[in-house]
Amino acid sequence: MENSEQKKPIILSGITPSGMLTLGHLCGAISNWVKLQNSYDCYFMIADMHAITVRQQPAELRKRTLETAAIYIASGIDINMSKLFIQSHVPEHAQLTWVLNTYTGFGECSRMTQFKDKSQVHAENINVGLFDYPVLMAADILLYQADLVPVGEDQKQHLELTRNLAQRFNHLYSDTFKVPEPYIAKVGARVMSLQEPTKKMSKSDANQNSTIFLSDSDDVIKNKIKRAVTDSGSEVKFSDDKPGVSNLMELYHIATNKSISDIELEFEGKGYAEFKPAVADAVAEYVKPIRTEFEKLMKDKEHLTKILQQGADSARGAAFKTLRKVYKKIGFVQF
Ligand code: ATP
Ligand code: LTN
Repeated sequence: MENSEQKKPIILSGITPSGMLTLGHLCGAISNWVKLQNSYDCYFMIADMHAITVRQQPAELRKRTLETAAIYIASGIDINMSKLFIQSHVPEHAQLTWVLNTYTGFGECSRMTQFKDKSQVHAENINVGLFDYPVLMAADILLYQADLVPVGEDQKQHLELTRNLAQRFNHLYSDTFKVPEPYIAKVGARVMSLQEPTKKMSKSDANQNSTIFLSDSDDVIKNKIKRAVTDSGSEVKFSDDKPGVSNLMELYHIATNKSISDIELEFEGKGYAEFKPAVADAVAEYVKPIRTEFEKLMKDKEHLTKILQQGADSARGAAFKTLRKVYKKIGFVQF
C-alpha cells in the first residue's frame, strides 16, 4: 500500500487518433510527457471516443489507435511507470460523461470555439457527440483526479469548462473532484507547417509536404525539409518576419539541442543551400530511432494489445473509485 505522503501529483493527457502523429505531436506533447513521467503519476490515453465525433473508417481507426500507442512507447513513454490505455477500454469515461452532461449548460458547449470551427469543417455531420466532445474530455480528466493536464493552447477552453464542472459538482454536493490546472508547454515547442509556416504542423493538413509524420522514412523527411518554404533573403536568422527559416531553425534546435544563437553563428555567411540539408539530416537522425522502434512494435500487434489491456486494467481502479463516489452523491443506488 502506497504511503499517502509519497503520493505524486497526477497527470492525464491524450491525443485523438485521427491521423498518423507528426513531429509536432512529438515535440509539443509526447516529449514533454516523457519528461514528466518521473515526477508525476501519469495517465496517457488514446482518445478513440473523441475520434468518432468525426466520421472514421473503422479499419483505419483501429490501425491509427494502435499506431498512436506504438508512437507513445517508441517516443519514451515507459509502461512500467505510466498508465497507457485506450479510452474506450475504460467504460467509466462514457459513464461519467453521461452524469456530467446533466450538469453542463447547452450554452456552455455552444460557446466552445473548437465546436464552432469543427461544425464548419464537418458541416455535413454536426452530431451531438461533436457538441459533447468537451464534456467527454472533462470526464477523462476528472475520473483520475488529475492535478495537471498537459495540453496545447487550443484545448485551454475545454480545460476551463472541466474546472467549472468540477467546481459546480463539488459545490452542489461536497468535495468530489480535484480541480485540475492546465499545463501549457513553452511556446518554443510549436512546430509549424513546412509549406505555410504561419500555421501549425497538423496531421490533417491536405498538403502532405507540410507535415513530417513520425512514420516517414529518412528520404521522405529529407525531401520535405529541402522543399520547405523559406523567406526572402538568404540569411539564417531567427525573426518574426522570417517564419519559414525560423521554423527550420527551431527544428534544427530540437534535433541537435544547439541553441538558436549558436545556429545563427554556425550558418553565418552561408545561405539556405547549406542550411537546409543540415536541418534535413539532423531531423531524419532525430526521428529514426523512434520510427525504428515504432515499426518493431507494430509488427507484434498481439503484444501491443496486451500492453494496452494491462494499461486499461490499471487505470480502471482509479476511474471506478471516482465514478462510484459520484453515483453515490447524486443518489444512485449502490451496486
Ligand atoms: P487535427 O489536425 O486532427 O485537428 P492536430 O494534428 O492539429 O489535429 P491534435 O491531435 O489536436 O493536433 O493535437 C494534440 C496535441 O498535440 C495538441 O494539443 C498539441 O499539444 C500537440 N500538437 C499537435 N500539433 C502540434 C504542433 N505542430 N506543434 C506543437 N504541438 C502540437
Ligand atoms: N482533445 C484533445 C485530446 C484529449 C485530451 C483529453 C487531452 C482528449 N481527452 C483529456 C487532455 C486531457 C486534443 O488535444 N485534441
